[in-house]
Amino acid sequence: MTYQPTREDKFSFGLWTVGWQGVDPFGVATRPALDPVESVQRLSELGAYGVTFHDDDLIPFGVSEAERESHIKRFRQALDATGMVVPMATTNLFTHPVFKDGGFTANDRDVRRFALRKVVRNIDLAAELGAKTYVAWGGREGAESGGAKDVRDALDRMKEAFDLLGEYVVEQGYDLKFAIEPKPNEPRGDILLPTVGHALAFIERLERPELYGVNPEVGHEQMAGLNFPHGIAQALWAGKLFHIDLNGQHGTRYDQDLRFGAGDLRSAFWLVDLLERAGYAGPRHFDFKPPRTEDFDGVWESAAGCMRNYLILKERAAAFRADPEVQEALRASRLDELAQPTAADGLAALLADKGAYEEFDVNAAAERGMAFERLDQLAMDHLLAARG
Ligand SMILES: [Mn+2]
Repeated sequence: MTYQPTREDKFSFGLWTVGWQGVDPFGVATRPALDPVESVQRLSELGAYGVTFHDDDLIPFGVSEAERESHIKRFRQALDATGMVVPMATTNLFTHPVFKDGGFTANDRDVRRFALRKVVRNIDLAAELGAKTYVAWGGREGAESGGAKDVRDALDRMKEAFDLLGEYVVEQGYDLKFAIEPKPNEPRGDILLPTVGHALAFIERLERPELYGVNPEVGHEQMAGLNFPHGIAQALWAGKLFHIDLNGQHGTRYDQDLRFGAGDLRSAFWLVDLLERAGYAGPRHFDFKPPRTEDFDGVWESAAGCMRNYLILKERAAAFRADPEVQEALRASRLDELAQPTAADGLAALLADKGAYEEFDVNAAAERGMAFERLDQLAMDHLLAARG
């Protein structure tokens, strides 16, 4: 296997990922700015099929209309020259000091109105460039102290914002859906809609819930101590996995944004196994940061590593599923039984079934081993390429 990515793999990258200059809370940039045109060219050469952007990644905040047009024109030319697509776009509602208390949920109403207009303007560009998904990450929607934010009011404002944006997209006739990206904290002390579960529950309160799904990020769920593949499985189950941010994270610490496959490798294996088995058809989008130790050679190495690791894990997961001993172990662990309804015979039959309760041999059932350890070791052997 060469693990050489092709367009069919649908790998995409944010301009802000390879373009990250290494600014962190303790240090200034370690790399110069990267021209978005060069990012499009290099990512295309590496085998990606798409790029994504925040408005401000492409068009510096506050430039004139003429300058804005020239940035868009150059970007469009790079897309045309390479055949790269823009599957998704998003808005920066976090860098400029005006958003220090949030965009959709800032206490300052003027800021909220400005934020909505900034999103609408970039939605027009996203639609123009053919994006099908519009991501909303509310990194500044939160608080550091209890009295600073009435969370119920803030959620009303959050709902109002998404309902207005949904109304706008429908009015314009855009083929565009929203994907909400949860994160528990950082940059705010606590962020609203902190996990996939919170976001899924929020979506059902919106006026047009069908327009909204989630964009879960590996590291964000793991920062909350959660099992990422389980969160993704629930999003898939709800028909709400509209987009995904792949990267790597070591447990509950700051948002590491390591390349995909770094961090929790076993979780990455089960994630790829899930996405591929579920037939997830969306982009495999990488939202990572090449560490600030790297020069540009390291940046491209890191980007290539994200795709290579996905393809390696895809091959390992397929080998796991194809192994006859694994299939036997899955049956021994009764996964086929879990897929069967518990009471297809109906409630009355269940209540009349003495074998289900009165005559059920509880002790015999309690004694049966589940054989999960054998199954998990087979997975480990495949992941480590110690089998097939
Ligand atoms: Mn992150």
